[in-house]
Order: sequence, then C-alpha cells, then structure tokens
Amino acid sequence: MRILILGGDGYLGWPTAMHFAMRGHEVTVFDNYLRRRITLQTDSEPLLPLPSLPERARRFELETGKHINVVIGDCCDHEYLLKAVQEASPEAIVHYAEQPSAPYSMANRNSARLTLENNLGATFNLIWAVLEAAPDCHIIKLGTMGEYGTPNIDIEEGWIDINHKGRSQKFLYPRQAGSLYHTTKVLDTDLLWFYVRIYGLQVTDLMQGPVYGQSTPEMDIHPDLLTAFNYDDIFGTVVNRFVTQAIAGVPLTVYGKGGQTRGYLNIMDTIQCIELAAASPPGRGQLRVLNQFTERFSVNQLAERVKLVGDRMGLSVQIQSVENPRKEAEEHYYNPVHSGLLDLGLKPHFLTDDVMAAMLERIHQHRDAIDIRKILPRVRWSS
Ligand code: USQ
Repeated sequence: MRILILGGDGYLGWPTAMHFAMRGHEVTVFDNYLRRRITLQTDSEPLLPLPSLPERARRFELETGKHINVVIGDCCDHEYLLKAVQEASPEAIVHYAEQPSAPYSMANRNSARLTLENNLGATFNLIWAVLEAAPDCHIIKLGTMGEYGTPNIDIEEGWIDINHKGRSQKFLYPRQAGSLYHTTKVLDTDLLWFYVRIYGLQVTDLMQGPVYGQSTPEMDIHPDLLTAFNYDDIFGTVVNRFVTQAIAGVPLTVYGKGGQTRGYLNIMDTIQCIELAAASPPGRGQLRVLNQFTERFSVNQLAERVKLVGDRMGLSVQIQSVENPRKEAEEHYYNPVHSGLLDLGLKPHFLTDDVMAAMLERIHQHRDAIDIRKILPRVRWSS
C-alpha cells in the first residue's frame, strides 16, 4: 500500500511509519516540526533528544534496509500538501498532524489560536488535497475519546439513534469536549462528516484515549529510532508522567479527587488499530467512527498501579493530590462502547504489572535526564 503519514515526526506518527515500512508498504512521512518547536518554546522537551526526521529515516534504513520517504512541510500550506499528495499518490493517509496538547491549547490566546488554526487548517487542506488529487484515498483521522466528554449515559461508537416525538434518526453522538484542543477534534469530525456526506470521501475517525509507552519492535532496534517521550505537564500523558515521577522520586500528581476515568491504550495498540483500519477501508461516502482504547482506569487506579509495581522494585512511590488545573468532572459515570476495533481483529496489549515494570525499568535507565521542574502543572483552565 502507498501510505502518507501526516505528522510523521510525532509520538505516534514515527512508530506508525516504521511499522508500515517494515511490512513492505511504501511510506511517506510529512511533518513541519510544530511539536518540536512548541516543546522548545514551553520548556517541555522530551526525556531524550530526538534526531531529525531525515536522520531517523537514514538510521532506520541502515538498520532494516527499509526506506521511508521524508517531506518537511506544513499541512496548512495547501499547495505544498497538495504536491505531496500528488507525488505520494496514497491509497491511505493517516492524519496525526495536529497540535495534540490540551494544556497548551488552554495556555493563552496565542496558543489557543495556533491550535484552532493549525488543527482545522490541516484537516481542511487535507480534505481538499484528497478531493483534488486522490479522491479514492482512505483518510484515517486521529480523533479523541475526549470529543465525547464524560456524559451521564453510555457512550456509543460515534453514532446514536435518537427517537423524538415518534420519529427516529441516526446522528453523530453528542460531543462536549473539555479543552480547546479536544474541541478542535469535534470540529474536525463535523468537517469530515460534511465532506463525506456531500463529496463522498471515505474516512475512518479514530476516537483514541490517552496512549502510554515507548516500546514497539521497530523502536527497540536502535536508540535513534525511539519516539518522543514527554513527561512534562504540557505534552506528557498521565501514565508516562506517573512512571517518570515514580523514577524521579516525586509524588504522583493526581489532579483533584482522581476519579477522572478514561480509556487507555498501549502505543503498540495504536499502531495495530491504524493497520486494521487501513486494511479495511469503509468505502466511498462513509464516515466510520471507532472508539480506540483497550481498558478503562481512573487516575487513582493508575496511581495505585504505578505505586504497587514501583514499590515492589524498591522505589517507595508517593501519591499526592494536587489542585486540579483543569475544569473536568472528578467523579463521573463512564461507559463507552469499544467493540469496533475488536471486531476488526484488535488483540490488546493490556497494562499488566509486567508492562508497568518494563516501562519503569526503561525510564530508570535515563533517570539522570529527568528535569523535575517540568512536572507540576503550569497551565490552568481559567483566563
Ligand atoms: N491527569 C492527572 N495528573 C496528571 C496528568 C493528568 O490527574 O499529572 C488527569 C487529567 O486531569 C485527565 C486525565 O489524567 O483527567 C488524562 O489526562 P492526559 O493528560 O493523560 O490526557 P489528555 O489531556 O486528555 O490528552 C491526551 C493526549 C491527547 C488525546 C487524549 C485522549 O494528549 O492528544 O487526545 O489524551 S482523551 O483523554 O481520551 O481525550
């Protein structure tokens, strides 16, 4: 398959690119280093420095003999993106090219505006590049479980049948996000659904939960092939943060009461889900929505798990509730359906004690690189 990965330098984009290339697909990655620039500006650099994208692709080719084509460019530049789509002539495009941090999107007006313009602009340009140059191409878009928020009813997989005054109709499931970043994903979904309805695009929109981990068979080949691992308050997701905090001897930062429940998944399962989606496109004129996570945890449960495994390793992990910088329900109902990807063949890698121990051991090797000033929350959900 010819596959174009937008955001191919990111936490998920780079391992996805290597995975597809290893399996003999023709892979092009496209990225403008936005995430790298923001991490520098916000003092949120990842645990280990990253080689440039061409350097990583060269190292990958040296180690495996597999080629990844690299294009440095901005999805918000329509002409440039169109050219990349024309040249790659992809059968599938994976769209990760968004500003992915909820705290960054809430920091100030400029960061909010950048998030809105980048995320919507990238999706809009992608839609038009596909319409103009590859109308049969399957767009695989990374959405987020955060689009749904935490409603007091079961969360369906994308769609809900509404019965109203004796008549019924299927609609996109109601969405009410908790950050501007998550709201841009809601708007992306609406935009894609419009172009699917009217212009017959084919789209898979993956509602993904927070991802953890830094190990895949390809990343484990050579240290230069590792993906960005963030543990800071801006780009670090909660499991990666707690594991790093445990190693640094800093109390785990449970925000507020810690009853916030989300659906989580291992980075290996993100890649598996993308591969499963790519292998079975939904067909022209279809928007397929899949809820992408494998198991649910509250923040307190995650902290207890890290403590349990960390203490067994002799770490003496402390847990501390800090004032919640976000506006979110800290105790709530949460029951999302997630059968679509399992039906497509997903074989989950669960967060077992062994997986947790392996994550702790990996970070322990780099404990001297941890900067504990990046751990406490700096962004609050208020103006
Ligand atoms: N949390 C803590 N302590 C921390 C960090 C986070 O209690 O030190 C809590 C948060 O308040 C939240 C939960 O843990 O309730 C998850 O937070 P997160 O930072 O791991 O995830 P989030 O900001 O929601 O965003 C991440 C990714 C985003 C993706 C999303 C999936 O950064 O790109 O879309 O996970 S989801 O959360 O399902 O919307």
